[in-house]
Amino acid sequence: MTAVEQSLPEQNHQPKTIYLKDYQVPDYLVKTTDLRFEIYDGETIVSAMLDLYRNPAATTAATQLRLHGADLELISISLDDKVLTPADYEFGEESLTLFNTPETFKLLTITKIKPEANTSLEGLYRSRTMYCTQCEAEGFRKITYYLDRPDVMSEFTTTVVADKKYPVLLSNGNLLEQGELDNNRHYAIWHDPFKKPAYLFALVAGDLAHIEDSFTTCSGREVALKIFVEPKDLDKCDHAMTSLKNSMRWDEEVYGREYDLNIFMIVAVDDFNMGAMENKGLNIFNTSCVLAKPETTTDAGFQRVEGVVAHEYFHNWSGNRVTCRDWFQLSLKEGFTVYRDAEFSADMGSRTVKRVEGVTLLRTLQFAEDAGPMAHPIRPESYIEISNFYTMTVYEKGAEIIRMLATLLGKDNFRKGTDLYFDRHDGQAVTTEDFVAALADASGRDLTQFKRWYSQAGTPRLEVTDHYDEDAQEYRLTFKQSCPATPECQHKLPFHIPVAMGLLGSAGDLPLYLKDAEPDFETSDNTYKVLELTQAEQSFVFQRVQEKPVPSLLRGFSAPVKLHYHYSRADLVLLMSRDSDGFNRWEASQQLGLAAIYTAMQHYQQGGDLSGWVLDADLIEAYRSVLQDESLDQAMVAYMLSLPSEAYLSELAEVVDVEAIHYSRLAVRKALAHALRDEFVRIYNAYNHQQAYRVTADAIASRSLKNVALAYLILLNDETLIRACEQQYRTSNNMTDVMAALTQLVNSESSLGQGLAENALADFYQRWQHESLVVNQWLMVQASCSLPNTLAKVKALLEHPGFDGKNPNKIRALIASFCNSNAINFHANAGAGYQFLADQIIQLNRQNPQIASRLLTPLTKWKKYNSQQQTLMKAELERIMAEPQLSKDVFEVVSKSLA
Ligand code: 0A1
Ligand code: ZN
Repeated sequence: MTAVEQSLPEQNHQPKTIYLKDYQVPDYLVKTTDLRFEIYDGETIVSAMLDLYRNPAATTAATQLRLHGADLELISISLDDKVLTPADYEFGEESLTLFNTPETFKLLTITKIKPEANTSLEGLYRSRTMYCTQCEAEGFRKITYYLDRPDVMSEFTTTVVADKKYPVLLSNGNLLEQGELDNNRHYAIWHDPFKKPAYLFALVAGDLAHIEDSFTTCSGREVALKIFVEPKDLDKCDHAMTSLKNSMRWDEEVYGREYDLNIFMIVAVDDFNMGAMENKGLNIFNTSCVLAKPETTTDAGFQRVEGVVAHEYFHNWSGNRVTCRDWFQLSLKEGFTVYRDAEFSADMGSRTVKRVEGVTLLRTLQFAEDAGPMAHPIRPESYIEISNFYTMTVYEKGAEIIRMLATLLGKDNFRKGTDLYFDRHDGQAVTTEDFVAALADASGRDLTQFKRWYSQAGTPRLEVTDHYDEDAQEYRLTFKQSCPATPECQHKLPFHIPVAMGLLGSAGDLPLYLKDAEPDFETSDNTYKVLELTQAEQSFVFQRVQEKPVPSLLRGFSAPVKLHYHYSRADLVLLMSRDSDGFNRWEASQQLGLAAIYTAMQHYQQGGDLSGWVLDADLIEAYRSVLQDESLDQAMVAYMLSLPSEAYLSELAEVVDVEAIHYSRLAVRKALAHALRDEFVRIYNAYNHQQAYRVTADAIASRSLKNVALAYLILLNDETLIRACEQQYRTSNNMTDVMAALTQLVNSESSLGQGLAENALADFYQRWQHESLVVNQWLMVQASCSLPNTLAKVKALLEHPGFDGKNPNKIRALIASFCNSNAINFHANAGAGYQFLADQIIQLNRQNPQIASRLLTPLTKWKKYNSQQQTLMKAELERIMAEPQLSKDVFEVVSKSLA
């Protein structure tokens, strides 16, 4: 008997794997869907009238209909007015099959559900004072019996009936009617004229306040915009509203996409598994992604609100008007929409900064996923639980694939392609193949090989070598690509990779004359080219190169690959100071930082002492010149001065040496702080003046640079500087500066810092205890503290009134922060951190399977650690596996991690 079979005593079978190759069109389709919700305390009655017809595209003339349904109590079911008896149907696991179904019929089901008892936060549930829904991916089946699959699109009319203590009753589309009923009840009827799959359905009932604005579309239609929140949060909606209007205008200008209903609503909900949801006309948001004001929200929080509002709004076209045929196609809407929101944010702020942030996320979290047991292509071939596939790969790598298409096609052809895609498939549920076909047809490009990005997982490796022939004045670049094996595929075929590049001479960019290039490929002062790799090995020769150049490769990170080229320190210093590509200037700073940390690591691993570690003078000068470079955006200076993160260092390592990484990185930071103390003090003082808070790119950049300087200065353990930090905590008018100071105090190794941190933490909670999102930041800063004894503090915080084990945001702030962002503590104490995490997962497995499954990520990486850590991590995975009644979500991740 395998471990898997043993571990499921209360399940009579192993969860089933669903395969893309088994896709079949639905036997029936639903023309219209009429829903009526009668909400009472403790239970809700749902009546669903479906107008069904046999799918003309079905292969066989089906005479039965299998509907999805989960956790429903069936009260009655009638087909064309005939009440059905148990002989007419059969219950299965999450299904109800009707026998002898005719060509067309009307089906009325009445079911009872219990939103108050729904802790999974899928379907209809209660969050604090309101009722709300989350139907993606398969939550609608927890509301009523239905064909809960994205290729069944129907026109919805929804009646919501509730007590008047819930004055706001919302659903998708336009409001048709509302009125009063007996017994202090009232109703609202909503109609959505656009066909949609059930995953886009939404309903909200609550005592909500709202702000209101309007938007005039490019064709002159007036759209009402409303953001609904709990009354206490009404002062935190303005930034989301501005972001929404900016998004609406941007989608018209950049993609020609106009909004289509006469109202667009957002509702903020405190208990939410993900960031937000793009339900047609009624987006539902985690409060953390919509509420913002300077006193309570950091700059990163403001930017997240802008990005998520845009993301959900953009789904109205990339996801809703054109949706996915099946869940294997998830990246069709998510990759494309992430690319769209990233470009929007780049246009709203600094393009280079946005790219640096996006690539940082990709190279730490997505590359790690692509190298682990859950690796999958952006279009997976199979899954057990689709909720497990809302991943960094589907979202972030998916967006990189779209970015590469945009690079290969060029701006105009890419726009022609997306226009064709939206025109051709409006109102349809389609595949990633359809998307690529539209781009290929509109541009005339052959994208056959490019499609391998959709089916092959893993991060390709690009080895680059070069040769300069001084006599011939020719420079040859040779690229070798390969890709490591991943669970679904051992041997990969070469990818089609766009490599944006330039060549640097001592005075900056050189003109590029590519040998054998198409005539139109070459222009007279061309310093930027996109080379297209299609083979395992490929060379490019540049002519008229008068000095040995330094190549600037993969500009703007033009492909999601790992690039290897042997740069000398002098090369990197040149790129860092002279490259015309801002992204590659930053990249060079990171390479320099990596090399400095590796040197310290080597010393540490050989038993050396890192106290008083010093850096080479030329390296320090290179960093000093960044600090003094007036031409650079301050946000870029801040990023260039920030060393590669522990997470990135871990991703790059064959075997992660947690302590060596942590202490070496810290030693290099301390060395920089000592060497550049005066510059950091100058910067800190220059930007540390109280101004009215503004959320512009410039203001954010100044705060970010000042706080990077502060983070270095605090490492000097100097009383004056520590007190300055405490003063920043006490006197700042915005949460960015307050949080930056609090984080430094909490992590300060000095006893003075620790004492001040204790007072500040107590003061902070006292002040903000009624602002749940602020309390989350307070939990997070403590959970991420790299000093010893943090696990004990985290455990104590589980019992604190500011924590709530049912709220996903609190779980993320405390438990996930500790396990994901605090490696030195998570991996310490002979597996105590692993055991802590497994205990939490076991507890959450039944309560909220999606959250339980997401928490597993750090344990899935067990193969990357030393043998003692491996044994301990694996033992915890096995302990989870042995639990009775494992959810499909947790089962899939644990079993794949142990395979
Ligand atoms: N589609 C939403 C996010 C989302 C994803 C999955 C969910 O449940 C499994 C819920 C919401 C987005 O991309 O914004
Ligand atoms: Zn999305």
